Amino acid sequence: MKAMVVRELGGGWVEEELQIADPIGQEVLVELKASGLCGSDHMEMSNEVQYPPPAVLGHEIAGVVSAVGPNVTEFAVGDHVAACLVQYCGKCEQCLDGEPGLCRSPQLTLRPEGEAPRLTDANGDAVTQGMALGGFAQQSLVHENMLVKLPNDMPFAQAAVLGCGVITGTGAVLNAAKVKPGEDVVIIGAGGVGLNVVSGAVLASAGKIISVDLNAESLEAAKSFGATHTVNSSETDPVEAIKELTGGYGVRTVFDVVGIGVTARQGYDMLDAGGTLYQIGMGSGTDTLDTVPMQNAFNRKAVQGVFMGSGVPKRDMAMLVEQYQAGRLNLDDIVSGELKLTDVNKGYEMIRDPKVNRLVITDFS
Ligand code: CXF
Ligand code: ZN
Repeated sequence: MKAMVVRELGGGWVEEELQIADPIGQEVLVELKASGLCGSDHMEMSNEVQYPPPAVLGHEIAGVVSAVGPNVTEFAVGDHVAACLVQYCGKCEQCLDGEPGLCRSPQLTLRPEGEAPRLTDANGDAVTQGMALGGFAQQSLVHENMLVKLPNDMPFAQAAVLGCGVITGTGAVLNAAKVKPGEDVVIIGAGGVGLNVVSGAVLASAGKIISVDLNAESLEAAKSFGATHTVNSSETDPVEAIKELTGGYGVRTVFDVVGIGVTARQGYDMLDAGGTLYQIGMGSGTDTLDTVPMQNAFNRKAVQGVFMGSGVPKRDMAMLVEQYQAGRLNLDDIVSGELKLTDVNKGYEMIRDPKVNRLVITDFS
């Protein structure tokens, strides 16, 4: 099959012919129809975090099942499916407690040691499958735990983006914060994930949905997704602005989708008593937030991390498909454009423009 392979860090994606193995165990072979370009894969290509080259990256996928392993129970050939990168066993105490994102044995979604690799190159050498998905290719071999069945009339591009930014943003609101109707929320950051937090707040019937960003165009996008108020933090102190919008109190729920020291501080300082700052953004990876335990105790303030929407991907993605099909979830404006598989490098240039949300490969020829 044709795949776009990272051969060396920083070297971009190169077209190659690879072999993909036949499914064993609970593996499902998916003929890809859509594969989204996410910033995490660009980071991985530039500066490997987890998946050493040679690697097939790409983790926002949807397609049609073309073969199943002997132990697959949920899927059959011809099923339309989408994937989520959360790897979970379904059996450990975290999974059984409804926290697959905290699974103790995520490696059970991979091939056991001693088995042939899922992907090999023309020399027969193993090729890494990024995020256990390897979506920049014509096919993907995936553990069934990572797949969800789609209705046949769900468009593949919109389905592909569900399993990363959409589930992360909407899940923060619905699973982590459990926002109630009428509750005011602040979302710091109106990029790809931030817009999906806005969508989650709309689904939850939040009260004021206040989007904060430095970029006026991003704030316009947030409005089009359902933000009721916007604050441009390049023009005004966002903490003051939030207090003004909320009778001087601040809000009980703030989502920081940026995750640098400055936004964490702002988010915490926007909290009303009893409020929680939900940390979603990965930021610099090294910034910190100081809080005073006694003040947290007196004012009952909390800081909570959220990862991949902190939910149950199969359940959440099925719910999001229903919301999309009922016209209540905006996925059409998340998909900014469609690409050919061989245009991955060009696509990553294009998504530097903040007006572009997700680009999705839909032509695998
Ligand atoms: C990522 C976030 C960083 C760790 C790997 C998964 N999520 C989506 O791209
Ligand atoms: Zn992603």
